[in-house]
Amino acid sequence: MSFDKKSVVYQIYPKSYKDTTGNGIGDLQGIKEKLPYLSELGIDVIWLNPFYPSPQRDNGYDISDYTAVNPLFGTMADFEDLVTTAKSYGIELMLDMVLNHCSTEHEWFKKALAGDAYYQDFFILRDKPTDWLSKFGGNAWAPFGDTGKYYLHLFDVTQADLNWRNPHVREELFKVVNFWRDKGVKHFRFDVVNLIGKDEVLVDCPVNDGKPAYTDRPITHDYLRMLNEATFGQDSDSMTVGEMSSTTIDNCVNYSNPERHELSMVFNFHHLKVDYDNGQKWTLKAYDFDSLKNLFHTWGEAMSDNDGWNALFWNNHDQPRALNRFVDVKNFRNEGATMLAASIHLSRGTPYVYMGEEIGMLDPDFTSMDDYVDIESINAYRELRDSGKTDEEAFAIIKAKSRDNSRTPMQWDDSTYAGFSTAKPWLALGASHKDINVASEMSGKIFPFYQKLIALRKNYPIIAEGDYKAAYQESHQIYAFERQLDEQKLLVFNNFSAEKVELDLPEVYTNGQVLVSNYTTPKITQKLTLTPYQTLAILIENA
Ligand code: TEU
Repeated sequence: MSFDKKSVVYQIYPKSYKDTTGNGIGDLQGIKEKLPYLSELGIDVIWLNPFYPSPQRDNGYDISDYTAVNPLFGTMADFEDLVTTAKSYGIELMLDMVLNHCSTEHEWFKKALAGDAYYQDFFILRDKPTDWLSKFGGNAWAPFGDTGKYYLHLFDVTQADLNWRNPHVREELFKVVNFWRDKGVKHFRFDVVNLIGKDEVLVDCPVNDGKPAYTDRPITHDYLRMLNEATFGQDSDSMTVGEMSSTTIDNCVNYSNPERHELSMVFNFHHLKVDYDNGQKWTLKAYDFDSLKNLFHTWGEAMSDNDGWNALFWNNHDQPRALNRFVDVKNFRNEGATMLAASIHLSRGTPYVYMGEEIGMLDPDFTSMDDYVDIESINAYRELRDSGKTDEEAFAIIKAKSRDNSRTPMQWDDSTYAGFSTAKPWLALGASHKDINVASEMSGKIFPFYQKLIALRKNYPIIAEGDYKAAYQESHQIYAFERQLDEQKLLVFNNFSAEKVELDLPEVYTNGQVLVSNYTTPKITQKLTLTPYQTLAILIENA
């Protein structure tokens, strides 16, 4: 048996979902309170971003204790209660495992720093740094106390990379996963897991900030097999997803092909870099539709042909809202949000919904750097200023690209703090909460459409299981693909433009039925016109 391909995952950033204690920070009890809402949406699994003890330099991705609950979010009893209550709604949890690095406040690092050789071998220490850059700015190595050595930190200086070559490290990390399995958790998301395998000899790499020297190293596949065998592989229906930073298709096929016993599926980010100028995040550029479409096609087909499996997503806690990036939201918010949803929910892979996406939440309209909390954004602003940009130029870039765009509190209603909290939230609310909130959107256009898509995946095996083939590849406006399962075929059109698009339907589809449309259902004829941001999916039973 393997994981359930009909499942849809909903991602919650615990800090921003629902505060029940009145301290402006979301908590586990708050998530429990919203289970009826999630059940109504129809999702199967909740992925929770880290809620473990942490100095919160990187909002919980800097873990100081892997097997406890940060009092900010509640207690272990709250967590156990959440698991049990979720189960009564048919919902299971997916936990975030940050096993590439730990906080420098973790006792392993503290003992290492105090001179304990056993724990020093938990980290990646060298006499001389390489030229690799940290993903949060600056060199990726920092002095290890006054030993004259340096430790590797691919992320913040307080996130020390763990030495997976050391079997004791692997053993400790496998224990962590099993600790949570013992609490009834079967599903896991592994943070930047394609970076865990470092070579024995680390060398300078002037290309791409050093990424090729530590990304997708062959030994990573071995570590994943060990992890699988020692932990989640023992639960036949466990669902695991690896976050793959700057990865390749070949590696992702291998990470997710069931015969290799590594992971169930992968996140890759290539489609979310199509608005990067020259591959650089901290730039402003309109997105390139052809690149987006080609990436979806190349990945969709390669994974389908080679039995790999993609996690499908537009949003997460590291990305500005997709609606602001890919849609003319002023004029077509409803149409764009539903089209984006259909373009992944009808595709091959497991769809992920990031909190607020199902009500069409937008980036906040922050007006000053004081509104930002994210360490990456703050560092980037400083670097942009240092590189000669004016305040205004630097701010405009942060505003478009900051990770805080998606981390603002969930908008439940139009009250002062959007029904998120009774106190001022830890991160400012989006100004849009007066109009865009759960209370009003549940009877709007977007939420019901998500409900429909999630239900369709359960009722139509072709959506959950069918093959994927590119269609209308030459179009500069439409992203179209064809799914096939036995005699059935499903053709899905997604108009990414704010213009009407005319197209010719293949003969065989003229007898098809409309399975999904985000506008009133059109009559199927050989000549079709798609309206702006229209999604149209046509099913034929006997191809
Ligand atoms: O992110 C990994 C990662 O490389 C990015 O998504 C990164 O945040 C982005 O490229 C910056 O531009 C994961 C987590 O999702 C992220 O929140 C953590 O900060 C990071 O790992 C470190 O644990």
